[in-house]
Amino acid sequence: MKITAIKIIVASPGRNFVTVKVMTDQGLYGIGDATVNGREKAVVAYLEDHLVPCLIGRDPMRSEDIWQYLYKGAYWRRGPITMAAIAGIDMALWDIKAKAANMPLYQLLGGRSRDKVMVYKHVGGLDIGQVVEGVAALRDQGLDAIRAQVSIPGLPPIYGTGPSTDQSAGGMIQALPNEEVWATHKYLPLVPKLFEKIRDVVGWDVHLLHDVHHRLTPIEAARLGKDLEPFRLFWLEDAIPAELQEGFRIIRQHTTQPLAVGEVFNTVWDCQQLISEQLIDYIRVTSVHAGGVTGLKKIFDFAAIYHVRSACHGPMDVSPVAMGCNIHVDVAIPNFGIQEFSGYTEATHEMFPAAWSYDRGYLQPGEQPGHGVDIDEAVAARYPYEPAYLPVARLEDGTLTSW
Ligand code: EZ4
Ligand code: CO
Repeated sequence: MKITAIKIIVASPGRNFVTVKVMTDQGLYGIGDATVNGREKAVVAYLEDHLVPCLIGRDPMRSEDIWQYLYKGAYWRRGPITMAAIAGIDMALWDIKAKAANMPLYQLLGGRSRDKVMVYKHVGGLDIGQVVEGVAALRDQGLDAIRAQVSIPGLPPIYGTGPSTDQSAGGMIQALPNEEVWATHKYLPLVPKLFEKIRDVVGWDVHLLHDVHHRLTPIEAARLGKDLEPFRLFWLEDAIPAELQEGFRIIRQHTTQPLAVGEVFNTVWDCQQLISEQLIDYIRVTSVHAGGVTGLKKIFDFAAIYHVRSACHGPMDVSPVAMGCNIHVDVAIPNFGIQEFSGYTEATHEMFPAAWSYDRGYLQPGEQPGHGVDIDEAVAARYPYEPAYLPVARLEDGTLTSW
C-alpha cells in the first residue's frame, strides 16, 4: 500500500478544527486531528509545507517508522505544533491499518480491558448556588464524575465558570483573546466552601474534580490541597504552571489530595519526571496534542509502571476524531483513569460522523473498522475558519498571570 495524497481540511463548526485525510492507492483512507486551538494555521503550514511532501509514496502501514521519521527527522523535536502535526498523520495511519485489518482500532491495541469508559463533564456557575444546582442536574443525567468551577464574587466571570455546562464557543470566536481578572486571595478560601456545599447536596457517591488552570504557586496549591482533603476530590488539576515540575514536590509534601496535570504536554519526555517521581496521580495528555495514538500509548505505558493513570484531555477543541482515538486507547490500556468529555455542537457532529457513542456518563468506541470517525467535507465547506482564542488572565493591578 502507498500514500497517494494528503488533504488538510480546516473548518469551524463551533470550534476551529484542523483535520488530516490520508489517501492510499488501494482506496482506503484515514482521518486524523491536528488541531491546536488559537494556533491552527501554524499546524496547517507545518503539515502542508513540511510533512506532506515527505509522505507521498510511503507505506502507510509503517506507522511507528513514520512517527520516528517525522519526530527525529525534524531535528527540532517536541512542542505542540510539531506533535499535533505528527498526531494528525499518526491517527490517520492507525485508521487505515485498522480498516485494512477490518477491526476496530482498540483490537490492535490489545483489545478491551474494560466494558465502558467513565467520563467527567464540567459545571460552572457565577456563585456556589448555581454550581451546586448544575452538579445535581448532571448527576441526574447519569454522570458519576463532575468537574466544578465557580466565579469569584466581585470579579467578572472567568473562563470555565459561566453557567453553561459545555463552555460553548461564546467569547472565544474573536480576533483577539479576552482578558480576564484573577485574584488568588479571593479564590483560595472560596473553593473549599464550594465543595463543602456540593458534598452536602449530592453526597459522597460521586467523583468531584476541580481545575486550577495553572494559576497558583506551589505553596498556594499545597494550601488548597490541604483545605480540600475533607471533601475527597478525585483530583486537583493543573494546580501550578506545568513547566517547573519540581514545584509538584512542594504540593506533594503537604497534601494527600490526588493531582492531575498534562493537557499542555506533548511527549513522554515532558511528563517523565512527574511520572517517575510519582508527583502526580493522573496524566492528562490527549492524542491530538501528544503525537497521536503512537505518542499516547508510549506515555500511558510508561505511566503504568508508576501507578499513574490516564485522563485524556477532552475539551470541545479536541475534535471528535481525536476523541475517537482517545476512547479506543482508554478502553484498551490497563491504567485507564477517566476521560474528559465536553460534548460538541450539532454542526460538529454533522461534520464528523462517528462510531463512538456517549450514554449517561460513559463512552463506547463503537465496533466499526478503524477508529470509526469520518469527515463530511461538504459540511466542512460550510464552516470556514474564524479566529478564536482562549483568554489571558491579569491580576487586579494589570500584571499578566498564568491562565
Ligand atoms: O484548558 O479547552 O481541562 N480542560 C480544560 C480546557 C482547556 C481548553 C484548552 O484546550 O482545562 O478548558
Ligand atoms: Co484543564
